[in-house]
Amino acid sequence: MKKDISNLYLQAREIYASQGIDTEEALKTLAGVPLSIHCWQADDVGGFEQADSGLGGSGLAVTGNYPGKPRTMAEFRQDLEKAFSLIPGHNRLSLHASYGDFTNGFPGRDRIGPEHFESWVAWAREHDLKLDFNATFFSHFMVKNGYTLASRDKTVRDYWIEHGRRCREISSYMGRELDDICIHNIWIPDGEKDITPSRMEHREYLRDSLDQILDHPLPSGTMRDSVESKLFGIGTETFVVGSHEFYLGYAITKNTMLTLDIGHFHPTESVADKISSVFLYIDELLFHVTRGVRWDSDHVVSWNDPLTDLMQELVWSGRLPKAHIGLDFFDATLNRVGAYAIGARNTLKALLWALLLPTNKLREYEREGKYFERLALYEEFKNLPFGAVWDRFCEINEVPVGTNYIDEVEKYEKDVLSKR
Ligand code: RNT
Ligand code: ZN
Repeated sequence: MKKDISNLYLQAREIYASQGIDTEEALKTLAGVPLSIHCWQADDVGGFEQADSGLGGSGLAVTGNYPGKPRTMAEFRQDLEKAFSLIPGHNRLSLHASYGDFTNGFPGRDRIGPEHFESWVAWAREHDLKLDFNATFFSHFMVKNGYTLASRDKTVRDYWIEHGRRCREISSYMGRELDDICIHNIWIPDGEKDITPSRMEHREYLRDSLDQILDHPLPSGTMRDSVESKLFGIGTETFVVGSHEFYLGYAITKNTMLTLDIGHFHPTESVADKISSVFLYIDELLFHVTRGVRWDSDHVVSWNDPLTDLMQELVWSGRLPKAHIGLDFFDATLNRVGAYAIGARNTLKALLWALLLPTNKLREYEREGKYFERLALYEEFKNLPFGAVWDRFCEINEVPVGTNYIDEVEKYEKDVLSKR
C-alpha cells in the first residue's frame, strides 16, 4: 500500500514539476502551518463547569445526539488524542474557558485562573502541543436578555469584564508555560432579535467594556488578543453588537488581531476578498474555518469554494505567515472524532491545493494581458494529480492515508465510544 502511494506521488511530482511547481516545497510550507484545533467539537460545546450548561440564548446551537460523547475530562482528552492522530501536521489546541479543570470545584467565570488550566498545560506538554484560548461569553446565567459586555446593566458588564481579564491572564500563563504566543479570542453573542432603537448605546458599552478588559499590559510574547465579528445569529437576527465594522475599527485602533469566521458573513459575501484589505491595516489575522449553511455558521468543514478561495488568497496575498488558521465547527449528528478529521483534513487539503497553484505563471499571463490563458491554466490545474501529493503529506506525517481514516474512526467507535 505504502509503496503504491509513493509511486503515484513520484509521478505526480514530475507532472507538477513540468508545470514549474515544486511539490516538495509545497509540502514543506504546509508542514509549517499549524491548525489551531478547537476543543469544542468533542462535546457539543458542553465544557466542564457542570453548571448552567446548554447554549440557550447564546446565539449558538448544536443539534444531534450521536452516541459516545465524552463524559469526563479523561474521555474528552482521549478523543482529542484520537482526533489529532488522524490529522497530519504539527497542530495546536484551542481551549474555551468553560473547559477548565474544575475537579476541585467551579468557582464561577469571574473567579477562574491559571490554576484551572494547569492540567491542560501538562497535557499539552506531554503531547508537544501549543495552546490558544477563548473567553466563554455564552451558556451562562449572567448572559442577561442576550447581553454580556454590551449589556445596559453595569453588574452584567462588570461580571463579564472580570471574566475577560481573567481569560487574558490565563492566556498569558499558557503562552509563558509553553513558550509560544497564545491567541486569546473574544466572541460575544450580544444582540437583538427584533427592531431596536439602541444600537449606538450597546456599541458604546461594548467598546468601553473591551477597553477595560484589554487595557492591562501582560508580559510581552505570551499572548495576543483577537476580536471576532458576526453579522447575525440565532436570536440576534436584527442586530449583533459586535459586527464586522465594529471590530474592524476596534482592532485597528487598539492594535489587536481580528478574527474572520468564514461562516459569519452574508452567504454571498466573500471572506477571501477581505484578506487583502484587512491585512493593509492589521498585522495578523485569525481565521475561523467553518462552513456556513443558510443561517448556521458551524457545519463541519467541507472542501468547498469559499474554503478554496480563502486559502488561495492567503497564498496570493503573501500573508500566509501572518495568518493563524483556527477551526470552528460543531455537529453532534455524526461521530465527533470523525468530524474533526474531516474538517481539519479538508482545511489542510485546501491550503495544499493553493500552495500547488501556478501562481507565477498566472501572474505572467495577467501582465501580458493573456486572460484566456490565465483562466485556462487555472482550470486545467483542477485535473492534476493533487490527491497523490495530499496522500504523501499524510504518509510523511504518519496519519491514515485516503479513506483509511474512515476505518480508523469506525474502529475507535467500536472499541471505545460505543462502550460509554
Ligand atoms: C460563534 C463564534 C465563536 C464560537 C466559539 C464556540 O458564532 O464563531 O467563535 O463558535 O467561540
Ligand atoms: Zn468563530
